[in-house]
Amino acid sequence: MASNDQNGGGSAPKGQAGELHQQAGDGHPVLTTNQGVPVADNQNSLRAHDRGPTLLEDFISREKLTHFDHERIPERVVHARGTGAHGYFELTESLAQYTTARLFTEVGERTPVFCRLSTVVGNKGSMDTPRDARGFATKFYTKDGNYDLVGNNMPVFFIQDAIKFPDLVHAVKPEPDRGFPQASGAHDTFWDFISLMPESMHMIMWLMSDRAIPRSLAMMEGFGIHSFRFLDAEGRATFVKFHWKPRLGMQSLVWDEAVKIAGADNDFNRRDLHDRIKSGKALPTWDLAVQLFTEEDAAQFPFDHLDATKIIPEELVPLKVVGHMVLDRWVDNFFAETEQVAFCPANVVPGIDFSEDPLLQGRIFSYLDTQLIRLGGPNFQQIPVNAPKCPFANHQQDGFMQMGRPKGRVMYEPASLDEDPKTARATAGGFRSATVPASGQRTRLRPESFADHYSQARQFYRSQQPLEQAHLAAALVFELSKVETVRIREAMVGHLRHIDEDLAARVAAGLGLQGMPEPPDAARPVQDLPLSPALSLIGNSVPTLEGRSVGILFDEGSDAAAIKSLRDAAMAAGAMVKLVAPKVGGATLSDGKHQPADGQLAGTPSVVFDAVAVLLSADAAHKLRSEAAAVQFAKDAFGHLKAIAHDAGGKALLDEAGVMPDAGVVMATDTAAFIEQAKTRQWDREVKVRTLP
Ligand code: HDD
Repeated sequence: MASNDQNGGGSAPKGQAGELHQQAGDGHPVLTTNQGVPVADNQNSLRAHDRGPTLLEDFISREKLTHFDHERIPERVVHARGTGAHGYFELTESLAQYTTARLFTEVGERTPVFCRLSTVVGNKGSMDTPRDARGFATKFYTKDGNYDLVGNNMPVFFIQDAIKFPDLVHAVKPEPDRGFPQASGAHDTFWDFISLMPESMHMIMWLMSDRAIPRSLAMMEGFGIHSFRFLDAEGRATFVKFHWKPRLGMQSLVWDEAVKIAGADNDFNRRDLHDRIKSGKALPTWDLAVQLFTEEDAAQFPFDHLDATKIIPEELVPLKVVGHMVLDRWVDNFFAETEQVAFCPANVVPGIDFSEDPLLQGRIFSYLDTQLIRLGGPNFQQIPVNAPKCPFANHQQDGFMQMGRPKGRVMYEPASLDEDPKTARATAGGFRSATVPASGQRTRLRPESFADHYSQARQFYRSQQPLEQAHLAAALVFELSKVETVRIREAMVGHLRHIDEDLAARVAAGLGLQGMPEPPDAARPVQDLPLSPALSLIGNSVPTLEGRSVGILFDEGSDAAAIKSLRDAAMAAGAMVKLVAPKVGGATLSDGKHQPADGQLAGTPSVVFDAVAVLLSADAAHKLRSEAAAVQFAKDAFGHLKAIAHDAGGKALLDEAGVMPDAGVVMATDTAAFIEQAKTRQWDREVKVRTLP
């Protein structure tokens, strides 16, 4: 509700008007216009007579309709769909040796943050689970101003130079002559561009990996991507890369599951984050780690760290955990906060500076520019979610939607007429740029050190576990099968040959290509870099039920004791448990008591859970064997490699669904075994349920 209390517009008027404003009673404030005029009728517009036309004079109706007509602002050109929350960053390890930035030097201090996690390609109303990179943007409201770390859940990017960004985005967005596909790169223009852009191959490996379909926003990594500079008190620079590591461990969806979730729950990731924060259980938490290195270290790397298509393997420069971020407060209003928050990689604070990465350099320009159009003018910093929480003062003035009321006649500096208030002055401790020697000729050439496009792509692919490699190949087959132009499919397989011949062969076979296409010329010989186990997702997942969810399917006559013991055990292991029944009103259990359901079967398929139990009486099982939603519940749980607990009735349904016995299919009485199996996906099962390329 918009009110004086919430928009900071001043206190309620006193006297006669004040009395009028207290009339509604029962704790309800009086409904008013935006001018504060109490409204007597919010159901009927003013008409010439009871069946006559509406009068222009009806300022109440006109104000309401006009405001409604202006409710929409342009959505972000990329990252339109996002989910945001408030929280804090707590420093546990001082970096005072490297930087003067106080958020990284004051151990134990909690810096408030706002974090927005997003998909890249889809519109504001698109689904949460497409194959896509995820944005990972954090605004730290530090004592020295706002610091924005605007990253992704993948540590590299498609292109090396910001000048290519509009081309990349135009290629991946819906094709302009037809308006589809939405929220998807699986179409000709995207792969056409990629096939002509060898520098994107490393990012393509990440994008085709399971990292592009996170199970939860709280279970994905985040990366600042570029190298930045830390500056110490003497102005000495150390390069830094930022990494967010999820405390719940990394976990991804199975592709078929992601596709089905898109229909079952469009808001799957957003709802998940909301429920975590609102319930206070398994609050989204990430450790923040840094990689620190000097100019001299960088000179030894077999790649150029200024190239955003390259990582610095953790094995080469180890991660140093320095603190953690907890998201613990959901927004009060989605539009005011999540929609209006304005991130900008140019928002740095004293002690942190940019590197010369040409992608970062372009970003420093682009974000402010986009906020000016998206939020309607230069005063968007005054929107509460964007405003610094530290004091701020300067002599900028006026502009659309100016909310401030600067006092005095002096809005410039230096000034001698500034008696009250005094002008703001620059300080020696303020932001300073790194002193970096610059020489050479102006040029539009890219450095030779940016020319190796395949070695790290190979390193990524070969560092994956066999199943992950199969998923990656399957993703390429899926995406390229959507490409209608055969020449583009072939060109991509040509690139894959530089990355890994086996990968190329698997994809070629999956596409049914006639013969192997020639690889394009590579500017540099492809290097066999040391494998990096840190790049495997499955290899780094944490077996736990903490923050996961378990769904129990029940119906009339289900065993009350079995439901209770399974639910208690799953909750004790940190899971959220939901009961699912054919009717949301629930059913009467074996003990004669009525049990309401948390979700109705048709609207709560097993894809929304990490593990399931099917606990049914013989009669209910008989009935549900001819209910497609129930059979699919079991079939999908099995196909998506989930642990399944069952009793005798449940077993009848599992048989109908073609569920075969394995370690992950357990009797409900063995709760310990179920909990153990539910901590991870049943990877061994995959080859039995899916043909992998
Ligand atoms: Fe960007 C939004 C991340 C390259 C131009 N970008 C945006 C958001 C994230 C990123 C997370 C959403 C922030 C939010 O939640 O509001 N962008 C990245 C990363 C990049 C990257 C990790 C490469 C390392 N971006 C990039 C380039 C350009 C842009 C090269 C242009 C030169 N990005 C934008 C933008 C957006 C944006 C058009 C759209 C809405 C916004 O900024 O506020 O300015």
